[in-house]
Amino acid sequence: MKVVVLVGGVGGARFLLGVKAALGLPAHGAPEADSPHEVTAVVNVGDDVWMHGLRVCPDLDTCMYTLGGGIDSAKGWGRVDETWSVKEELAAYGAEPSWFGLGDRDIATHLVRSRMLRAGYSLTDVTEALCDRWRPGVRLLPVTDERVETHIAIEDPEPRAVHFQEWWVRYRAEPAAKAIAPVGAEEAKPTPAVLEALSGADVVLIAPSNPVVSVGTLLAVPGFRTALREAEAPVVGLSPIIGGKPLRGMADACLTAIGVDTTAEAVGRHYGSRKGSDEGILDAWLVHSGDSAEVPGVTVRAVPLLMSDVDATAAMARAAFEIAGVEP
Ligand code: GDP
Ligand code: FO1
Ligand code: CA
Repeated sequence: MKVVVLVGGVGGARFLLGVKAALGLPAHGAPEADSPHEVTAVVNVGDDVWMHGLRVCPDLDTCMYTLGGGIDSAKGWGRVDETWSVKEELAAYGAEPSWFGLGDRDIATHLVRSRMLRAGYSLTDVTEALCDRWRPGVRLLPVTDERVETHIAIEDPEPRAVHFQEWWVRYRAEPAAKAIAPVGAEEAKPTPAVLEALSGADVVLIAPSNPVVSVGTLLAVPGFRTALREAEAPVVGLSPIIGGKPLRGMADACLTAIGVDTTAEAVGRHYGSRKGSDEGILDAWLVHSGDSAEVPGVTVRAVPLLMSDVDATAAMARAAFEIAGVEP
């Protein structure tokens, strides 16, 4: 079965571990050559940023490290067993920004990526090369090879735009976001590999990722929403909001910025019905047991949605397959 999953970083990567488990694929490493299952993740690039001359791709790296067994699972980003000598040396030089933590092991990833990008390789090719080492067992595809960066318009102390990473990491999303802009999206387009994955999928899952800066940025790439709406496969989303709150991070701050309530129902309506509207992307929507949601034109089901461990997450993936009417 060909499964395509739309993801951001931490939430998406954790969900991918459960999708692999639900398909009987090994946690780490690539499936056997004759495996009947293929998982492709379409990954957000809006968090990507140039830091100290290196291209950092947080969501791609979180997926690659999580599925490859190298993630610092407490933080959800960066490498386990990390050291910070380079970061300390940069601080000693007063080299800003000092608020973004680049670990020594992580820097090797950014050095290889930056060198390949400068040599003219696409981000898709770079990601494939890095995954030769990490073997995530899921094809990780950046949604586009063009540069799309999420910038946030804030007002305090004066109106200005900051890169998503500065808002999220330096300011912990405290300054109210007046606007969230995927800069460069207009000039971008989905990669051929992404379009092919969507048209060939048996089922498309929208991970319980940040609906605005992760899933929203995928949808901001011209042509992506249309390709998703036109896919043969059923599209099933899983709510990242449980009991009116995001499980981690500041998705509520992002939802408020676009005028969407922080509820499973509001996010489901924000994504909309694929058949019942001309912009919607959902056929079905899974909300956490105990939550309820009325989404016109979308089949809604309440199931446990806490990714407390791989088995719980695998059960979520199975529930998504079931409501999609597909059998792994
Ligand atoms: P990021 O790019 O690192 O922020 O990661 P994602 O965008 O992929 O996912 C972040 C989202 O994951 C947050 O909005 C959380 O609400 C959601 N999340 C984290 N843990 C869980 C969980 O156990 N269950 C559900 N349903 N959502 C979760
Ligand atoms: N998140 C932080 O909260 N603090 C950091 O210092 C930090 C450094 C960092 C370095 C590389 C990387 O790939 C991710 C990093 N993140 C850090 C996470 C990053 O901000 C993610 O984009 C967000 O967590 C949302 O996806
Ligand atoms: Ca992210």
